[in-house]
Amino acid sequence: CFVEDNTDIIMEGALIARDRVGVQDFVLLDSHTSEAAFLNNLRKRYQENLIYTYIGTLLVSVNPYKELDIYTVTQMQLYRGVNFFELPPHLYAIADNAYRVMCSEYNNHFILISGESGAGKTEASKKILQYYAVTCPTTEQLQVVRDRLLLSNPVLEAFGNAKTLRNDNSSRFGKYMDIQFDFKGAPVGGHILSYLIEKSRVVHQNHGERNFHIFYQLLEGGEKDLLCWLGLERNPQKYAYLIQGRCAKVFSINDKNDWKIVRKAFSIIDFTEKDLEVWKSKVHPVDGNLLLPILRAVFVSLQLLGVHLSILQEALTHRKIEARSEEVLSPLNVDLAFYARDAVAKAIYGRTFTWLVNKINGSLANKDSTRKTVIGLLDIYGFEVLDTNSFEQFCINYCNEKLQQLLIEMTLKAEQEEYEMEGIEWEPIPYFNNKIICDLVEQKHKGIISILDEECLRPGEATDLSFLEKLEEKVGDHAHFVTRKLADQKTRKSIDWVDFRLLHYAGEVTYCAVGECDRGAALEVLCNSKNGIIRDCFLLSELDSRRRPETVATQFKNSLMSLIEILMSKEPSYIRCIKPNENKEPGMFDDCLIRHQVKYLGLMEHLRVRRAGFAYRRKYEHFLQRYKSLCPATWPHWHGPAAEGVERLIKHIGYKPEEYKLGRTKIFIRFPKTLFATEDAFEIRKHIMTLAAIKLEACWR
Ligand code: AD9
Ligand code: MG
Repeated sequence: CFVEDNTDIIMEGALIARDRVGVQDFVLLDSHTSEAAFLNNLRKRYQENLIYTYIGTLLVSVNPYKELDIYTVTQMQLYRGVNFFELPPHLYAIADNAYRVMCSEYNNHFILISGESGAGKTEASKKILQYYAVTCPTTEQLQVVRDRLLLSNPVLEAFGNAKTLRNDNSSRFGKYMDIQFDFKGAPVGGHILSYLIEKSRVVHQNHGERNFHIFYQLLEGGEKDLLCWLGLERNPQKYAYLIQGRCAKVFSINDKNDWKIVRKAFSIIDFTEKDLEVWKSKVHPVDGNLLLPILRAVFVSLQLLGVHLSILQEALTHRKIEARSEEVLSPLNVDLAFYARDAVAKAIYGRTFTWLVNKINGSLANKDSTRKTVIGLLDIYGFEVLDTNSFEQFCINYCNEKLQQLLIEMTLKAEQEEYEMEGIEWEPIPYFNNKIICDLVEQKHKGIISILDEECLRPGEATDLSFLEKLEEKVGDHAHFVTRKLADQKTRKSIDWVDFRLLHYAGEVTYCAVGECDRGAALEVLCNSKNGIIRDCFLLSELDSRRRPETVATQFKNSLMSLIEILMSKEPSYIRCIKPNENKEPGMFDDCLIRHQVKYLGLMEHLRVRRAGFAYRRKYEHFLQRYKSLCPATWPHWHGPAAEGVERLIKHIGYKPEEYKLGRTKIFIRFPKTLFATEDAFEIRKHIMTLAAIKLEACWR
């Protein structure tokens, strides 16, 4: 009697709660899959600090821009070993699910974290790594590996991240990290692949942006002796390369403290003092005007670079021209000399970064040959549209196109395969396949990168303009390449000749096609350096004139192709990060900005695909385990095969034949509302049982 009296109240309570906090899986949205309903749900949850929501097994995350109490060790323990849908959506559920499947099926996984700059990718990847560090079995010996894995982050962030307008800790390189596990599921090693660091930042920063963190950390926190040894002054204002953005000091960043962390990380990651010479080759003192200061800059860093002054001076101020099988030196004008100096700085930074990653890999390597399984974490720079977009943005955005394509292919493919495997019919739904844009960029002979390569093979003849003319000629009529004429009509302004525009899946970007065909002026000098690190980075073999060097674009394309291959061979999990506002402000949900991301991240398409066939699917065992209390025949235990138990259960709760299908290992539920009703019944039943237990206890007392 007591129990029945309360049923209505409990039911109402559950509905009010759902109305307030939204549903934790978009698939369960009552209404049709409209964008408005999607945004509404996301907003409701965000306002309740519920930043994670599922679309089936994909996790959508909205950056809270404030510390939430959901990453504690207690929370980690809570998610450990628990079935995916049993607890509220969380990064830990994704991490744990990949880990458990890896352990039980002994296969490899990756977690792809995507979203635009500032959406929370790097934070997510760090939190997942921490989750594994805390929850996986370990031994004293393995703790060293664990610490190195964790500490590789501050080191790489110091050298590879910078303050940008969009993010105070923006990753300026792409990172794919494999965590290797032994047969017991203990993390035993790791390997990092890095992608195209944004070298131009070393010599130029936009207003409000900084150079890489490490420079400021070193100046602010570096020990006096070290600075003295490096010939550096503590004041960043002394260094032109560090103050172009006019914000050497950033409120949210504690460079001094970060330096200490990096220093400690260096000692644990197993760098030798010799290796630490890397510090020496990085900072170039201020250049005032014209040539003399360049030489001063060169002079100060000369000792560190391990090259002879006169040789470097010549390399930076002259160009070699081949005339009648003779090499003649022709002097550069001041602008070109500056350009050459910057090219050297960029080349040194880019290559020492790769050197650093290799060093870290050496320290993370597991040398025993037993078979290991891996979970790969992919945290790549997000899609980016700046006021001026250079070659680097072109690469970043091309990379995002490739990953979007991978996601489309793998989710649709996985969906189709699952229906096939389970013997269930389904009808594919239409979606935008961005392969057309990837082809435009990467196709052999016809793609933008091939055209760029061809132009780079004509040194002296090719210009930015000739490159653009070639582009017009070969891809001018492509649907995603906007010709200048079209742009003209649209804006009614004449646009710059050195621009071309691509219609990416995530939006339109105009690129500035300047200086893609450089080979670097002082290569020869650096290859002959006495500094071991510089020599490691610039191999003498590069000087062989018979070798046709690959362009940076082709190198990048090839590295992306092999990344995709690596990923395709693994089981995927996806985290889609959303940036809630442009002001880095907590609690602010900018509808327009978020709608755009929901659109281009393909979240609606993903949801439609998820719902087109069957909105929900569960293994018979899991379904039965959760809902068995709803049927007397299965409660408290069902002893037969799980599939039969599920059949009895759904018959009892009244599922209609059109609402579900029974596959080989799973039940497929067509409409979210069916599962929703079951879930509500389950919640009510749980409350009733709790109340009954309380009542019973009170009676006993
Ligand atoms: V970029 O493409 O590298 O420029 P990310 O990596 O997507 O970008 P990041 O993870 O660096 O963004 O997040 C940006 C900032 O948002 C962080 O520095 C935090 O201040 C903030 N953030 C992100 N995720 C969380 C979170 N889960 N909890 C609290 C967060 N703050
Ligand atoms: Mg990042």
